[in-house]
Amino acid sequence: MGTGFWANFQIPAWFEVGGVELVALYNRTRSKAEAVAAKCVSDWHAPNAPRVYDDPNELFRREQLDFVDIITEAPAHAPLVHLAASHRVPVICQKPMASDIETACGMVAACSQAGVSLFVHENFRWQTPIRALKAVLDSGKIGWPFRARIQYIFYKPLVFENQPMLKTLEKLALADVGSHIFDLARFFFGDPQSLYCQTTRVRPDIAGEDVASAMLRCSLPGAPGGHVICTCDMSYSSRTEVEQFPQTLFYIEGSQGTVELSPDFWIRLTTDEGTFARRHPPQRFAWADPDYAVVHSSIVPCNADLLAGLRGDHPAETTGEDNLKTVRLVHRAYESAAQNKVIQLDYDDCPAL
Ligand code: 89Y
Repeated sequence: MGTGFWANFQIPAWFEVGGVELVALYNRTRSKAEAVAAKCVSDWHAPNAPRVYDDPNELFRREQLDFVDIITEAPAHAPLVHLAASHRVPVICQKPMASDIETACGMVAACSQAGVSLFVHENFRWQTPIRALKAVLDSGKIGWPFRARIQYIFYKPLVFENQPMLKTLEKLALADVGSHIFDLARFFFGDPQSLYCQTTRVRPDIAGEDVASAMLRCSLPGAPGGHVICTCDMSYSSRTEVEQFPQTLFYIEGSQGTVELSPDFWIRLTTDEGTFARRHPPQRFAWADPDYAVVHSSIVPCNADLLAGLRGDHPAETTGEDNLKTVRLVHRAYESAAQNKVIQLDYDDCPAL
């Protein structure tokens, strides 16, 4: 559901995973859905073109669905998730789930009450270099982490050409990219207990903030003091010597060493034994846009994990319920920046659950 920029990668990634049949596409502008339906056969070698709808109610009435994958702009997520739940169809929803916690809680509650699963398509944690970095952390080679810096900074006008809607969002850096970066912070270092955030707008031609920095105190039993100090820096307006888009960079300091994910997918591990470096480039796919290679290729393992969750083979990592914690972080970060204060995070603000 939704045939904009990201559908052009999400769909071929499904064909790459295999075991799925794309029966229908919805888009509010029908011609856009028709163009993507034609590409399914011509470019991505699907045996049949999916049927096309510009009315989601009609799609749910006519089609027999095992699940829907919602890839629309964020404001359409909640109504479509509620519609799917009312038809008892399991859902995958693109990030950010919703623009406020109450709406996201309502989406999770509706699916849970309908007895269907809700997953969030959170692909950054599935990137090849990020999985490799997590494996180094989990190996214990740097001991317990005590501090980390996660950076997603770039200057790439093409991003706004591909996703013009980003220019209009009143909440940009934290909602669009912060959703990914906070998910990574949680994936690596555990759920934060408190956060402090600052934002600013550098580009004059956009509605929201294009720069944000947040410091999280992540709970990690075993870590010195039981927590990791994690700083997340995000920017759409930082010119760097080496173009970094769309790489996420890490610098993790631990009790026995340091591990870093640096540009061009290099992981450097430094311990008392010296520094060991290895490159972890993403797999290449013909359908991926080379400008987004590391992100687009991560859609394949992300979809595979969600499909396994839908089939009940094993629990998927990024459930709606889990992602609520990320939505909460994004929105508490806005609160922190607006009030210039440290926010203590509580996790019981979803009464419907
Ligand atoms: O929208 C963003 C996302 O989810 O991944 C990269 C992006 O396209 C721009 O930062």
